[in-house]
Amino acid sequence: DAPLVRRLDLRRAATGHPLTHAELKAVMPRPEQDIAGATEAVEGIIRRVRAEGFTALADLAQQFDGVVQQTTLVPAVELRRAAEQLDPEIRAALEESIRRARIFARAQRPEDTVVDYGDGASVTQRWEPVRRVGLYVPGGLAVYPSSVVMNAVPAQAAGVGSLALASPPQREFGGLPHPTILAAAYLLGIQEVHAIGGAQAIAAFAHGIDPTGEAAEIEPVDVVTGPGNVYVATAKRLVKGLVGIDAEAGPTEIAILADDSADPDFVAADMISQAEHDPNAAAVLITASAALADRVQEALRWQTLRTKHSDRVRTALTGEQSAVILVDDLAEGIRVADVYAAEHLEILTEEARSVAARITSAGAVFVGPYSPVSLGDYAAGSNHVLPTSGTAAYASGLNVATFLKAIQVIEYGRAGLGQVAEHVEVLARAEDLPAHGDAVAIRRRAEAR
Ligand code: HSO
Ligand code: ZN
Repeated sequence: DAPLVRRLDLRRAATGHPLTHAELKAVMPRPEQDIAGATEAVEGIIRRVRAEGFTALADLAQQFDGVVQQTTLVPAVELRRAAEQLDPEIRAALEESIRRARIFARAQRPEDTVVDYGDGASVTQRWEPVRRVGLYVPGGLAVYPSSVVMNAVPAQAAGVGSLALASPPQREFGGLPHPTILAAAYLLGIQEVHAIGGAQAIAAFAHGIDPTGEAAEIEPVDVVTGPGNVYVATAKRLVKGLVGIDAEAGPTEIAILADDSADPDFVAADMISQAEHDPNAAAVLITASAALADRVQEALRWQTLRTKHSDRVRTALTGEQSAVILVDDLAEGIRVADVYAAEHLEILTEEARSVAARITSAGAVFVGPYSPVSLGDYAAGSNHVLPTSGTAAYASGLNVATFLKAIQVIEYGRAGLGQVAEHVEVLARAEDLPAHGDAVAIRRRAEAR
C-alpha cells in the first residue's frame, strides 16, 4: 500500500539538474493558509471594541462564548484557587518548565554597546523593555499552559513592568478562562488576567478599554503576543503598527534531517508529535538514505494507528505540506533544510553537532537523538514560539529581544562635533538641506565668539 507521507525526489537523477535556490524554494512543501477570509469580520470586531469598549466585549462574550459578564478582570482569588487546585504533578512540571525557561531568558539579556570616538564623542545603544505587554492564550480545544510560560517568561526577563493575559471565557468554568491557564498565570506571577476571547482580546489590548460600571480598565499595551486561530492572527495583523506583535504563527511544522544512523522509530514518533497539533501541521523528513525513508514510512504507519489523535495525524501526514524529501547527500540535505527554514529542525545524523552548526535557517535546531521537539515544547529551556512557514529565513523565535527596544544615545562635546562638523555641512549641502548644515555652523560660530 501507498506510503503515508508523499515522497519528493530531489536527487540529481530525478531533477536532471542541480536545483537553484529559487527552484528549491518553489518545490518546498507548504500548507495553504487563507488569512484574508477573516479580515472583514475582524475589522468589524475591532471597530466595535474601539467605539463601545466593555459593552462590545460583553456582547461578543455572550455571542461567541455564551457567558454574561460584568467585568473582564479575573479576581485574584480565582488565580490562587486555580493554582491550589492544579494537579501537583502538573504544577511541578510547569514549575520546572518556568525555571529552565527563566535561566535561558535571563542569560539572553543583551549588554549596552558604548563606542568612544575620542574628543569626547560617544554613541551608546541602550536596551529598554517595552512598558506593557498583552499576551493572548487560546481556550477551547487547544489549552496550552506551556504557551503561557513561553510568552510570559521572556517578557518578564526583559523587565517588562506590566503584563496582562487574556483568554476566552469558558461557560463550563463559570465564565472564567480555563483553570490551567489561570494556574499557569498564577505560577508566573501574572496578576492581570482578562476573560476575553479571540480578535476582541487583541483589539482590547491594542486600543485599551475605559472602565465602565463594574468593568475594569484595560490599559493599551505596546506589544501583543501569543498564539491563536485565524481570527486572532488577522486581528494581530490589523493592529500591527499601532502595537508590536510577535510572528503570525501558522500551523506547526517539523523537519528532520537524518541519515542511516537515525532510529526510524524516533523519526516517526517526532513527526507524529507535531502532526498531532493540527491537520494542517507539516512533517518533513530530509534524507539521502532511501532505506531510512522506507523504514520511517513503515514506522509512521504503525505508530499512526496507535496514537490518540490518529485522524488528525493522518490528515497532517498525508497533506501536501508533509513530505519525505530524498536528496543526493548530506550537503544537499543541509541546503534543502535551509531553504525550507523549518520552525523546528531535528538533526539525526552522525556528527549531529557539526551538521547543526552548518544550518543557517531554522526557528530552533534539535541536535542528536535525545533532543526531540517535544522536549523543546515543554521543558528544554528554549522557547516554543517559533517562526513558521519559512519565515525562519528572516525571523526569530520569541526571546528577550522581542520585548526590548534599543535606544541610541548620542553625546558629542564641542571638540567632538568640531571633528566632523565640516562633513555634516558638506552632506547637508549635497542633499540640498542647508538648514541641517546651519544647525552645525551656528555652533561653530558660537565657539569662535
Ligand atoms: N509545538 C508547538 C508548541 C506546543 N507544543 C505547545 C505543545 N504545546 C509549536 O511550537
Ligand atoms: Zn508541540
